[in-house]
Amino acid sequence: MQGKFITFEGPEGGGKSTHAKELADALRAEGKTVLETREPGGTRLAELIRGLVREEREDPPVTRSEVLLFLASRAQVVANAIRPALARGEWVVCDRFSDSTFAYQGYGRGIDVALLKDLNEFATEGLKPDLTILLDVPPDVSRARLAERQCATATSADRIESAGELFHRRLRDGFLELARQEPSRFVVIDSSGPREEVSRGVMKAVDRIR
Ligand code: T5A
Repeated sequence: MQGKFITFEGPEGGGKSTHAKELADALRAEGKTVLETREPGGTRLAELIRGLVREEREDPPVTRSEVLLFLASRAQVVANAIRPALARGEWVVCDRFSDSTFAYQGYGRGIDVALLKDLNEFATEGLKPDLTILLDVPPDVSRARLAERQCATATSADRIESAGELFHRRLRDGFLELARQEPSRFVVIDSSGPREEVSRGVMKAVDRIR
């Protein structure tokens, strides 16, 4: 039996990593085998690409390279980790996937979303999540959470996090537009509320695909 594929999406600081981990743990507690992965990343080569796209550098990737690097990372994790796990009947929980490319490089950076969808189809060989949980937060909440974390961990914003206010507004609106276009795949959860409430929303969303 084919496994189930769940992705978490949304702006930075929405709680994707927190809630993806919590969901994976809850599914394991039910006795399911779960692959917990992330994008960019999830295999050794894809993790190297993650470093390339996120770090501040003298020669940052131009937007077209950025797209191709994210897609190269995705092709690796799909072929070498996600598809094999699904074929074994496992559950896969992925922190970001294709919708991040449509939102960040499409709505955010202005690349044609239809073109990105075609390129993404090539990279993933048409793999789509069974469920996408969009953790929606307004830019001010996102900024406050990231600032708190940077303060607590003595780190600074990465190359993409430091993009301007307008970029972050466009990408949030982009995510919401993607959700409107595919209501049967997306569940949108307001992630600015208490963590327990968001967790309950996530478990309820997962019930849709059991
Ligand atoms: N990218 C990625 C693209 O541009 N195109 C692509 O195709 C892809 C795949 C990835 C970067 O790459 C870009 C997007 C990103 O800029 P990343 O580190 O994976 O980099 O960035 P994020 O996915 O945004 O990770 P973050 O860690 O910044 O955000 P999360 O995972 O949404 O948030 P999380 O869980 O780490 O939580 C942030 C803080 O908020 C608290 C947590 O404790 C933590 O301190 N928190 C809550 N606080 C209150 N209430 C809640 N409900 C909370 N949930 C979490």
